[in-house]
Amino acid sequence: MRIDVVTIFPDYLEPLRAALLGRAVDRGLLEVGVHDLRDWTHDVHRAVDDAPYGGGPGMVMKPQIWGAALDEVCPAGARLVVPTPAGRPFTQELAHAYAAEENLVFACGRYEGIDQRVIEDAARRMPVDEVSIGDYVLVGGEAAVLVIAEAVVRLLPGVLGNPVSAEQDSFSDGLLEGPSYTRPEVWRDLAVPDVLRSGNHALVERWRRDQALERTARRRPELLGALPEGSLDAADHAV
Ligand code: 6GU
Repeated sequence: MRIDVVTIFPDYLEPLRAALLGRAVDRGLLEVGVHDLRDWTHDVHRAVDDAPYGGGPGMVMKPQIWGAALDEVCPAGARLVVPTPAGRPFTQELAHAYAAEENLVFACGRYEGIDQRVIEDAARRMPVDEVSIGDYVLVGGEAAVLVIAEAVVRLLPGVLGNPVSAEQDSFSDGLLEGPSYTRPEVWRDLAVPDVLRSGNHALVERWRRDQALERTARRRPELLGALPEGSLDAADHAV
C-alpha cells in the first residue's frame, strides 16, 4: 500500500514514519509520501486560503492550489480521503475497506475547510470520502490522518506480530473488548479474576463474552442494538 498526504504542515505527519507505521515502511509493506501544499503556490506569500463567499468567519482553502496538488499527487486508481468534522464516521469497517486499497491520498484541510469544488472535481475521476474521526472539532485534518493511517496499516498482512489479535479487537464482533490481566496474581490488593486461572477454556470464553457484553451495554448501548440478527447466543440473553 502507498499513502500520500497533502498538508501545509508536513512535519505534523512525521509520526507516519515512527513505531508501527515506520516499521511497516522499513519492511516494504507501506510507502509514505508527504507533500507540502505550498509547493503548488505561485505568489510570493505562498497563500493557500481566501475569504469565504457569502461572508462569515475564517478562511477557505483555494481550489486552484488543491486542484494542481491533487492532479500531481493522486496516482491512477487512488482513493482520496478528506478528513473533516462534517464527514461520515470513520469506522473499523471503513478501515478494512481502506486496507484493501493500493493507493490512499489524504487531503488535509485547515481553516474552515477546502473549497467544495475541489472534492466535487476529484470525484469526477476517483472515489472520494469525506470522513470524520469523531464528534469533536480539530484544527485540521493532520491528526485525523495519523489516526486513520494507523487503523488501516495495522490491518495490512504482516504488519501485526500476531494476526489473531486483529480478529479479536473491539468492534470486530460488534462489541467492546473486555478487561485483560497479566502477572502478578495479586497487585496492590487487587486479584486477577479466578476464572482466568481456572484452566477451563470454555468458562474463560464465556466470562470474556459476558464482560464484553456488560461493558458494551454500559459504555456504548447503541452498539448492542446494531448487532446483526442472530449474533447473540442463548446464554447472552442473561446479560
Ligand atoms: Cl477528520 N478533521 C477535523 N478537522 N476535525 C475533526 C475530524 C476531522 N474528525 C473529528 N473532528
